Amino acid sequence: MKRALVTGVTGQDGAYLTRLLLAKGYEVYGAYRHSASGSFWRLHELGVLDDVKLEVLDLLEFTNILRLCQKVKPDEIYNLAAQSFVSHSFEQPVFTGDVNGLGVSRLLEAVRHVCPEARFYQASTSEMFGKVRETPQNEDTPFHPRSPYGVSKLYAHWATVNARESWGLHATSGILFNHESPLRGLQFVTRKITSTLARIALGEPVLLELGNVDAQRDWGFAGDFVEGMWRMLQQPQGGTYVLATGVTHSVRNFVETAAAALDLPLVWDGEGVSTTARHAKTGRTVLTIGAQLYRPAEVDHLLGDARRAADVLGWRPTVDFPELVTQLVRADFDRAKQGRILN
Ligand code: NAP
Ligand code: F7E
Repeated sequence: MKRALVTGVTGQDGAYLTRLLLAKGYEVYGAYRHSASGSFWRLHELGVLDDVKLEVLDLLEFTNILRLCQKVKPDEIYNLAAQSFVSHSFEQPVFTGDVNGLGVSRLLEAVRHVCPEARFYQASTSEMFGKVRETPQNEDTPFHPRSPYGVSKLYAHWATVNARESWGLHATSGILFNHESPLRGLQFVTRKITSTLARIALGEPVLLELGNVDAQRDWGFAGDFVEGMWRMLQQPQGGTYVLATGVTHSVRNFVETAAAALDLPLVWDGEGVSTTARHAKTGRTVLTIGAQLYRPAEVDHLLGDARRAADVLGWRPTVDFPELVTQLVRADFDRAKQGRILN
């Protein structure tokens, strides 16, 4: 039986990856950081909470990482732990760099000294492309991050490449474009939209306040993307792979698609911070723009080219944009009806 260590197990990808690895017969150690209000709701939702072996791990604490690697002696390590909210990284750039950047150096040092045979996956991101130098973006596209989050992940990406080149570790960097699911955190724009519109559709007096609705993202389904992570670690050598759907949509387009799925026809008015949307039949305003939700520097347009993953890993996304939006809308509508919106 193979043994996997998944950091960031309480997050969206941690839950989907845990389910996938358990289904493949792995013994899964899920690492979470200690908190007074710790929650395992995602693992519970996917029905895997009782099957994963939970261990405390904080990427800020080197001896903690070292001891866990010594205890588990994993065959595969998936490093999904991160301060992953881009907006927040502008408020806490040093903390973000410490967890997402130096945290990966700590983990790689532990791997090098304790379990050098382990295969290592680093959760890299399309945010490293930032102010994009070419479209679509692939493994050879130059980087230009636009946030402390993107900068921290770029450090971790190169730390991973360097561990491969210096120490011969089986270390892989997966550059993943945005991937969503009903288990996405509520602060990310997709679930912010679907959870709020679901409540509006049920007649609740809430308003959807957004930032830059013209930003464009290549959105896929998290369940597909964790399959890609696993396939990367089954290769004979470490490498760098992009995972993306190859289709991009604006935030505005996401709102329109979600509203249509809820039978909420919208009429849009204005531009930029003056943009509004109202219900076509009732005239009620359902969306406004909050200037404070704009980022100091934005990633305007992302579109991924995942041909290497298709050719080498045989990986392809199975859920398209309309299906993804509908999946989130349905889940949030059902939750809102029961008066429970999970974060
Ligand atoms: P997520 O839901 O925000 O999960 C992040 C996980 O990291 C949570 O379990 C969180 O724990 C944990 N964590 C935060 N700080 C930590 C620390 N100091 N030590 C240990 N654990 C810590 O993120 P996700 O969407 O699943 O993404 C997984 C990974 O992929 C992240 O590294 C993210 O940056 C990266 N990524 C995500 C996407 C995407 O579109 N989803 C795309 C590219 C890359 P708490 O529950 O305690 O906060
Ligand atoms: O923003 C715009 C915002 O926060 C998407 C993380 O998983 O994917 C994620 O990062 C877009 C941005 O995701 C609001 O300005 C407008 O252009 O959902 P998001 P993200 O920043 O793309 C990457 C690949 C990661 O690696 C990250 O970990 O939507 N936007 N209005 C808004 N965004 C938010 N959150 N809230 C708004 O009100």
